[in-house]
Amino acid sequence: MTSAREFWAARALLPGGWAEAVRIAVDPAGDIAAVTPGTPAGAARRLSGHVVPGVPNLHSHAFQRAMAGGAERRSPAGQDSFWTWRETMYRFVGRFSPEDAEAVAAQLYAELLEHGFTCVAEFHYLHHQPDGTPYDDIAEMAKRHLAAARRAGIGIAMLPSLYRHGGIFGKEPHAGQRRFLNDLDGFGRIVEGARAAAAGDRQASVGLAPHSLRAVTPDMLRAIAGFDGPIHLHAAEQPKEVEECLAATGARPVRWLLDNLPLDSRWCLIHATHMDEGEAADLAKSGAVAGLCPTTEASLGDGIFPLPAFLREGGRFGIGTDSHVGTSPAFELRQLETTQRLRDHARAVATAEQNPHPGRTLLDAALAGGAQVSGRRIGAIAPGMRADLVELDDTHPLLLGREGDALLDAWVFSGQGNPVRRVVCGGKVVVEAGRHVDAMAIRDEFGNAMRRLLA
Ligand code: NGQ
Ligand code: ZN
Repeated sequence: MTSAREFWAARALLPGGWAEAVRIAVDPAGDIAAVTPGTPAGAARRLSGHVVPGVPNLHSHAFQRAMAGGAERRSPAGQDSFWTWRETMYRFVGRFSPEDAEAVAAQLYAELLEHGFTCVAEFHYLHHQPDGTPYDDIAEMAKRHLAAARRAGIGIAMLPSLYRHGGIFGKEPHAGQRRFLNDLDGFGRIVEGARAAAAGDRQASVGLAPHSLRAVTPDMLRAIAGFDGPIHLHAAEQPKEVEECLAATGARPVRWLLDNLPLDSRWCLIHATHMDEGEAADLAKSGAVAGLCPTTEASLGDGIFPLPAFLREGGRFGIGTDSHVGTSPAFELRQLETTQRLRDHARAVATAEQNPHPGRTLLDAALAGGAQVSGRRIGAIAPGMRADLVELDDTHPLLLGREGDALLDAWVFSGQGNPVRRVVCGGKVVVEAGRHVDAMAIRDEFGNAMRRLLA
């Protein structure tokens, strides 16, 4: 990976809108020092296309990249669902060594970079050995993911997950969940280990991830709710979860969270698929972020997020690739918008009169929402932010003849090709000509891991 002190973008999306001939100075730590539009390139490294801020990916279970496309087959009993997929996932998760987890994560992270994601929020619960015994270092697996991020050159929000139970509230876990389980004390030690490993690393942050209302108790949630940083949890992904929560508490999951926890801008509710209009409006008003994972939600048959009701109240959202059946911000945004169209028989859903381009509206939301719950200074091309830049090749057939917001529409809605040409992450060039600079070596190690995992 090469570093440059200065980049120059023919066009760049700045907080105030599109600007031309933009000089972007980077300090030695990889932060943006200055942004100057209307300047000749001089000796700066030229980015000749449209440059947008690197996109934060706010939800990843990296190991699931190794299952993508491999868990589609009908089971003998039929009746396949999210819950049968989860059983398959539990069987597969038993196979990962720390080396495998690191190799799969590195491959995933390189692919994410190639598509324009420059930060990944790793919702990490694969903590222990297959029989549930902690590794000698209880934070071993968390550190492997930090190492994979460093290897690929992507930013990371490491979110160790607290997982103690097997159903709402306080049900005993089952065998398939052994590798995930901790009490608050073990969880705290993993968080401390991750913090120590990330200390001083401008590319990494550490947050908390109580897994879901199925995996933790109200007391556990209250014990961590004062944390001064991002807190992510899964909520209301499947109808069965809503029913169980109603039966146990008398409230739907998002309503329960709103009523019982201090939801605010630190919080990210992953999926939040099943909300009534009142929940959607109140979640929007709380300032929390909805962590949408459109291709995974479609893959698992979760349901459709109530985007119009949420946006009417100014709701904030970001996107994640979760199980990694998709690895591109453009695909996630398209899936999000087109699913709304299918349900509502409408078009241009994520737009407003003053913001008529869904590509731009969706990208703006993903940048702001993803940055908000990353615990990092990212999501905009501005002084003090990480130097995370994505150059879209405006001579690519998908984008040819498009400019500005119309080019973003084309990026999101015009096809399967990938017009990302160059990616800069923390001031380092990590993708050149559409390829990760270390793609072959990372792929070889991934290949070795896949052979072990599928053996
Ligand atoms: C996960 N994935 O943690 O990987 C979950 C499945 C669960 C999604 N929810 C496990 N998509 O939610 O219990
Ligand atoms: Zn998840």
